[in-house]
Amino acid sequence: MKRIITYGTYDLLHVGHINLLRRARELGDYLVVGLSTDEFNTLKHKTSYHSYEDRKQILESIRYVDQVIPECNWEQKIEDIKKWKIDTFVMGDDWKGKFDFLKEYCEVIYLPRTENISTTKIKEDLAKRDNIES
Ligand code: C2G
Repeated sequence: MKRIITYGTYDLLHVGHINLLRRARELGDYLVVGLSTDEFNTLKHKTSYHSYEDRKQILESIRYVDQVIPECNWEQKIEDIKKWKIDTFVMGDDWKGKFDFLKEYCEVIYLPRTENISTTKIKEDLAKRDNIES
């Protein structure tokens, strides 16, 4: 039973998120997602549209996701890996190298990001559309 973990905000869910979750899940048998809390998002200088509870419910409905845990800070990953008996840590390659310190605890894999989509792009495109229509 190979156990995978990944972390993120997962706001305004899009195919980039789904591609990451699917590929992460396909690396093993069980996928845990550390979902950034609203408070941690503030630390990441992010404000999500959906609340943590809504983002959690949305993630739990995805076939690739087996368990969602709160991501409250930058420091919890080693503890999470031990607590949830994780074999592999996965992130999109915008994070390449940033989590190599986890290699003494589990496998670390960075996957190519999906091009031309992001939560920021969605917000910007919608704002542009509003301007044109107003
Ligand atoms: N992602 C992707 N392709 C995109 C957009 C996002 O592969 N076009 C991946 C990111 O690389 C990340 C995951 O989807 O692995 C979630 O993205 P975000 O919700 O933006 O997560 P982020 O803010 O990067 O938080 O401790 C780690 C942080 O919580 C990561």
